[in-house]
Amino acid sequence: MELPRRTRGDELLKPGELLDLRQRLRRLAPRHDLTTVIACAFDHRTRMLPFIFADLRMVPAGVRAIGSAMVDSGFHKTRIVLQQWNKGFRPSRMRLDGRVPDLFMVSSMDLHMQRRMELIRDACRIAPADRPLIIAGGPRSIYQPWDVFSTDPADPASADVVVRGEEYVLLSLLEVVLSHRAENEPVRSAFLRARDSGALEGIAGLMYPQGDREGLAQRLVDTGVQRLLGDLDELPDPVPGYAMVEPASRRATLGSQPVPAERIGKLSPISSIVLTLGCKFACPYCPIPAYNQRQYRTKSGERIAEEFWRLHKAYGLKYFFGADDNFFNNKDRTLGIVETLARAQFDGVPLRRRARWHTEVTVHDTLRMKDHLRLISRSGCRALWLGVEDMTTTLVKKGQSVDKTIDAFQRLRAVGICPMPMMMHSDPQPLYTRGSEYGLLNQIKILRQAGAVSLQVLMLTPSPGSKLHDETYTSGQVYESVGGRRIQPYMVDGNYVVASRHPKPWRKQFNLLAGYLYFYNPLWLLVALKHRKTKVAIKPALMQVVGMLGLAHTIRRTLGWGLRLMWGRIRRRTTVPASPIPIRVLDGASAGQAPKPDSPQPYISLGVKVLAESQTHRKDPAATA
Ligand code: B12
Ligand code: SF4
Repeated sequence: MELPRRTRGDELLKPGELLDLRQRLRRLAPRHDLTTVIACAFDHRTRMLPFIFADLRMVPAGVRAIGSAMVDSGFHKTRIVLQQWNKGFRPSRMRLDGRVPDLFMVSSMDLHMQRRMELIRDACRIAPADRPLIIAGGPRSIYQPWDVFSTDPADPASADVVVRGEEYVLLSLLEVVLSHRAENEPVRSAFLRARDSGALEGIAGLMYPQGDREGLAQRLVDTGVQRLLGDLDELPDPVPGYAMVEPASRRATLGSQPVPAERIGKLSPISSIVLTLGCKFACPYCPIPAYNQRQYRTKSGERIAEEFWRLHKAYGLKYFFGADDNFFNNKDRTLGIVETLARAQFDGVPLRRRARWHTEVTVHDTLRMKDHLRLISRSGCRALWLGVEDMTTTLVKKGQSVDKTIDAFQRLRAVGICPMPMMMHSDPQPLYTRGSEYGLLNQIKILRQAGAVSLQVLMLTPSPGSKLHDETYTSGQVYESVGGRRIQPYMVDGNYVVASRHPKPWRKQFNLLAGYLYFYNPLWLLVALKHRKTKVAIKPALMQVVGMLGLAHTIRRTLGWGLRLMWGRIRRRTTVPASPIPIRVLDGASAGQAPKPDSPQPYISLGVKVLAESQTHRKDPAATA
């Protein structure tokens, strides 16, 4: 199931609302000497293609955005800890400014949720009188917020509250809690009083427990879907977000200082950055349109140019990755941004000499921009990830076709932009077809000939928050376990076959490896080296090296699963994941489709459906846009 839609016209915050909140907090902050630790959960078992190496070399934008919002609001004693770099970190041992922090926040994607729970469990070891207020947030919390609340009396560790939204929701929560806080009162105790007085009910985008018994929630309160920030120029400056990152270490404790500014560019050379959010397509297997309430939100070109420059000046960052769902979504807005970037100059230096950027788009919109690709290249764009999925549109239709894809790829290469296809493999697609373009290898061959520089092939895999989810479960496609091994959250990333109707699912697993092997191999490295004098220069050869190393990891991690699929007994799920704790949805907070109050809620939505049964268009939600 998708996130419910707010009442039309009430999807967005009013212009200036976030700015006002930031100012109010700055006035409140001096009375509260808060210390905050924001952890980014990361499960190292997820390290493989297509994003291996990028995953550790990119401080995620989510935790940086939350850190920046804290500093901007006047709470400077904030530290960001990445499990990517600090596997041994133990919240129970953390001290900041010589004391247990007032706030402990955890951000997580779905696939890292086991690590998130370990962090929360460890934070709950802190004596109740000292325990920080524990706040969960990030992509996992948006669709399945209930799973940080324990139902096990033997293991009652839980977060205190889930923020199911962006900066505005967190800052609103802080404002209310701090307004209830007496002098020197622990923040968690102020939170509990504010919560019990009903003061949090007006903040859309929260979930918190009510009626504890033996430390377990008897009921959860859902305050409804957040209102989104429409004008992204109102967001806090992203520069402080890097200045509070904990250095990489094996220690359980925090270091005395964050990473020095001059080391950031080396440790995290790629900077993910919010440029636009939202997508006009409505692929039923994708959570993004509903998350964005069908809105398209952007920063101005001026603001983006300034952020690139300031991040470059502060940390030496040169490579930026847009957190876009579909950067070319709106032609006029795209042109506004790229024209500004192409002509921007700072200190007499053209910005494009200092900033190279990359992002995600669709084939359809790339062709709509075809007369402007030279300008886009001049603005500093060097690679675009395109959701190709299946070029024959047998699986997914979103304006692509073999000819259009080839056309788009060749045009991008001609202006020096690397086309990076994202493909999706599904049950009906064979590895190879004779006399048609449908087979996986047939398509990879076409893409390579058209100039693809890298490759992503993922298996069509369930994703929370998409329209098609429920029947994916109820129709029994999702595996519970294979050969006695349960499906773990870290495996639901498109690299493992975990939902399929294929009689021989191991073939699907090995097809993924065959696709990568066909694309990344020494032969194509030699070919790429031979053709290094094209507009994209040495990049295809470098990607071959990265791809081959990544493939070694992917084989190591998924080969055993392929064998298990071959020999093991497959048990399937037929029920939709739901909260075991009843949820009270506050009246008026969610739009019409909100689930009924006080009943277990099947929020999660996984968009997988076998094509043989339905020709609905879909795409791997892992490969957005
Ligand atoms: C850039 C990106 C990547 C990059 C970079 C990741 C990184 N290290 O930064 C790369 C390419 C590596 C990547 C990889 C993957 N990605 Co990705 N990626 C994105 C993308 C496009 C942008 C993320 C981003 O920077 N957003 C901008 C920040 C500011 O937004 P945010 O993280 O959501 O944070 C905001 C809120 O969530 C909230 N928040 C976040 N954390 C916290 C914490 C607290 C305490 C609070 C209060 C609030 C809060 O506030 C933030 C500010 O508004 C998103 C889609 C999107 N548009 O967001 C997908 C997305 C995050 N990716 C997704 C997926 C599935 C994947 C992969 C599994 C794909 C794959 N099969 O390989 C891998 C996972 C790799 C791994 N091992 O972790 C999914 C996650 C779905 C989910 N529910 O968990 C997303 C949401 C796309 C989707 N389908 O909707 N990805
Ligand atoms: S899959 Fe891509 S194109 Fe389709 S709705 Fe999601 S972001 Fe848009």
